[in-house]
Amino acid sequence: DGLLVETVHDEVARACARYGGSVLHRAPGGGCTGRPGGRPGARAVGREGEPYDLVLALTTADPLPAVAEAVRAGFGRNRGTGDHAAGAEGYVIDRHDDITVVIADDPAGLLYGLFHLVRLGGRAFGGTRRAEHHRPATPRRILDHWDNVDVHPVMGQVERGYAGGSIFWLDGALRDDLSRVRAYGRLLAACGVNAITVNNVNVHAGEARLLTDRLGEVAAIAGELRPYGIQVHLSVGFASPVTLGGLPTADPLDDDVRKWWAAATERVYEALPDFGGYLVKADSEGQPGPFAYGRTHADGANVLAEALAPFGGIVRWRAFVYNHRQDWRDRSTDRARAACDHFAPLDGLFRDNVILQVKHGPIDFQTREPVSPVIAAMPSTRVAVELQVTQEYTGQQRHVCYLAPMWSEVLGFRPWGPGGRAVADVAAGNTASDTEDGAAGGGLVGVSNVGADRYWTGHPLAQANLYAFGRLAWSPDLEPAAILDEWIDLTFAPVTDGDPERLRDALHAIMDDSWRTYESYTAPLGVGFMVRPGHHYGPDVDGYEYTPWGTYHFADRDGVGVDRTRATGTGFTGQYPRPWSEVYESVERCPDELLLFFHHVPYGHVLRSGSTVIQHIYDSHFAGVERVAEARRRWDGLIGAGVVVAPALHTRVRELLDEQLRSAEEWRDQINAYFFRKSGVPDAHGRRIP
Ligand code: GCW
Repeated sequence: DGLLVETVHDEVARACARYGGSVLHRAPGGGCTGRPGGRPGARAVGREGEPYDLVLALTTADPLPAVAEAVRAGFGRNRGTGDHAAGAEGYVIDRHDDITVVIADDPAGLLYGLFHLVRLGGRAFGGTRRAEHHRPATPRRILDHWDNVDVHPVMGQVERGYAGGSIFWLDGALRDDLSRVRAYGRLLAACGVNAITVNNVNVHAGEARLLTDRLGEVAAIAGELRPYGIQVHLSVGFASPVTLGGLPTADPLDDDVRKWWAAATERVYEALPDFGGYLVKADSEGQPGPFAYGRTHADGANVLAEALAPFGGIVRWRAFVYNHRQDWRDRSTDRARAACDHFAPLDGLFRDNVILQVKHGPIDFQTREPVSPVIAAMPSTRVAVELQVTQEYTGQQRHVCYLAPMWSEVLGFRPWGPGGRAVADVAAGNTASDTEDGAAGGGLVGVSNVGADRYWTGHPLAQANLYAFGRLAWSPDLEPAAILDEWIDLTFAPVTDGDPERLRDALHAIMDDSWRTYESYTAPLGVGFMVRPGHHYGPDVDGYEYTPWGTYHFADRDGVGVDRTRATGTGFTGQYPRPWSEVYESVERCPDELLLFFHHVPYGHVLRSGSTVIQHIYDSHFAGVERVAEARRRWDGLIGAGVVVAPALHTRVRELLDEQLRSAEEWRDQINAYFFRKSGVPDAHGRRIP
């Protein structure tokens, strides 16, 4: 905790040094007031007696500076309850007697309040402000890294990583210089993320040892992140008692296995008293799990949870369990059903410190999927929602694809219909009323898109996804365009000359709808997976069609789409509560953008939009490419408009937009040609289809 206060001091000193405006005094009870130093060792900025305009204070400070006390009292009065707690990680920001005041009950809150000031910039110090209270929607705002210690022969250093190597490991060893990790902690704290998992959920032999003899590497990473309030978690292999402990079994009900997990976990907490917990991918895509011993996933998760419980740690257990060796000829098996079929019967059987981590869609991070029915099916289980910040299926950080609009739709979706709770409520553990029972939330988790690249994310504009993930985890109601504004201000001001409003307009034009643009030139109407197998970049309509992966579109000469209805299909629609079970079941009521996810329809089927399926495919693919060309024009146009972005950054974006346009044309031509050849239906506008 003291460490976080130090961080706040350092950050304020840094800002003061940069702008030369404020003064700083480290208060003995924690926090900073504006009166210049006097205390030996205090790194005060400013001249004795100079008026100050900023106070950051912990409410526990004694004495609390008078102005902070006034803000605290006023806040309590306004709440009408006399309760003046800012709450865990929360803060109150106010401007009182021309002084900007941030108060928080804990150092983390002070840190987040400070970053709020940074977002406000000069606006924090002008005019009058109404007191604002900010608290995170959920205490769990986590980024999972899919970083490998050893370079994996197929997946490389970072699985599905599109931003260079790992910031932690290089060629099988922890990097000597971890300063980038420290900077990463600062970046994450600035957007509200408070935990990371350091290694890939696919735990290979080298990574498994992070739990035991290579624990020191995890501790070193944690040491860099701790000053920014970032907790560290570890992905562990379910078979660790066998592979690391030499036991004959990893059966979760075996006594020796239990003891092994307890002892291993105790050692982890000796090295890392603030360790967050374990993340487990079990019985999934070849990872070991409890099925091998005839046990359930509740048995599996609980043995780890029991080991972590004495230390306050949690297990995040992934619900991404399906048969990846299915026979494509078997039309009754539906991968979309798998997670619910496996996990819903286990509701209520998990220990309190187990969080079930559910991908937001039922299949696998496609550009468009419905919300996973698991999120609504487990009222007595803590559920975390997993988003993919790394752009595996959304352009691999070569295409601009601002994902906040998608996430915002997911988080705002109400599985029980209007008036019911939203996905964000489930993740936060908000119940519909104070009297209703419900599990505590599991939080929001993102798969990180960060790597050793100089811009962190490969595509410089992909940074906005990292930022938006943190901001939405903190506050799911934020508008994607408003988040983008924050990111633009924070990111571009220091590296741009010229009219900032022109830059802002151009970036909004390029990014606001980029997810829908990406959707329009790739797989249509929610059908998904028309990508090159393996690396998943670029189009390959039938690439997965006759494979064991369970990701089919069933296009033939008459129609396309997956029949997931109860009436004639796999019955997946029945996994949703009403009204969605009815809406998705009905070909007339199903939203257009998900039609082919739920229904197999003829090419001439008329959408709710009035267009036919086949004409929609042609139109959206032509239009999508046009929008990418327009985005490229907007970026180039900045130079003519006198907006000078740092040259290397400008060039990087420019080159990537070239690639995006090339790739979008390839998508357009392949998808259009494929469906033209299958259906024989010509484009109503007579455009060229190769
Ligand atoms: O989307 C798929 C990816 C795998 C990944 C898996 C998962 C880490 O293609 O690379 O493995 O999901 O989420 O476990």
